Amino acid sequence: MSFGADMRRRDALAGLMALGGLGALGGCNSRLGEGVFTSADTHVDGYPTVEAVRYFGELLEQRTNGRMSLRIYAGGQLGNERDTLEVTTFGGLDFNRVNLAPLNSIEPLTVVAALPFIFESTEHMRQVVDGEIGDEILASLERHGLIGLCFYDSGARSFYNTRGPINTPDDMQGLKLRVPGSDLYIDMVRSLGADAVPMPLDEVYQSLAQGVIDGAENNWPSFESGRHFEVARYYSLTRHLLAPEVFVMSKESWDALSTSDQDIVKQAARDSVPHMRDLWDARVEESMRIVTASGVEVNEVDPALFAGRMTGMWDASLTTPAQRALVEQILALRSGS
Ligand code: GTR
Repeated sequence: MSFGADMRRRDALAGLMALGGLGALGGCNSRLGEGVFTSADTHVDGYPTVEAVRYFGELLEQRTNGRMSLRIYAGGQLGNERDTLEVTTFGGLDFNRVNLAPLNSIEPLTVVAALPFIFESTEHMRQVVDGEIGDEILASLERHGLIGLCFYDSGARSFYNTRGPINTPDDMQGLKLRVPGSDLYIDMVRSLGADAVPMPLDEVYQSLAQGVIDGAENNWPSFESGRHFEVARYYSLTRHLLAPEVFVMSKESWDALSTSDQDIVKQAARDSVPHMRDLWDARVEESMRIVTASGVEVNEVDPALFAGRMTGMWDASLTTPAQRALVEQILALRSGS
């Protein structure tokens, strides 16, 4: 992000806070209007996460006869995920849709679902997050000032770079690869022999273009939506992460709701998940079409070559018995178990 853009975002966030006063934007105190809630997303309008949250807002509005509605600040207008998440924890924003990565340093249980190669398929990931394990991870956020409402799909993350196809970890030695600001991602990239460069998503395009980094890793829609594919012309399908996204509410805003309104919020979030998955699957197809039509070289890899390097970082990432117990439960849900 350029300095100017950074300043504009800070100004936007400061303006938003000034409107409502810290912790007083949401719910009945909202200066945006009675019952008008706020939500942030790093992605732009039209991206499946943003549209799923918009759908959630529509459900809220319908089910409360307009008493509650949602204003979404998309495209990272209010800053990167780590910053907006912090604001959400003290009630400066009511809702936020983020990746698991910024939650990893806040709550150890979130690390479990962000481990590389832990899910064997999208079906496995959905089964985990839709069940008790998912509920336990969502509930663990409450002690950090956040109410975990639901998980959204995020597809499979793979590596892309400006230099050449990655077939084995040997091809990654010394590459400078952007990762979200999370120790887990840093360890993961290091364990493959590359240099990890933590950086907010909106700095990636420019950094690739300027050669500050050689590559990054993400799913098809983010690779396409951020136009990273215009600069990084090699996409190697390692599919190392199937980590989901999370939709959270500020506990401060949640506590200000009646129990029946809390139920409406919770149910609307849950009801937005199938819609999100439809949007997601369609967007993956569309992004694949756009990227491959542009001539990006896409290659398959043997995932075992990459997974084999990760055992050490799994051990290092799992520091509590509760995390290890969840890992066991997730592995037990694999089809071959
Ligand atoms: C995307 C995800 C974003 C953000 C981004 C990143 O796939 O949807 O929330 O985490 O990755 O790499 O920073």
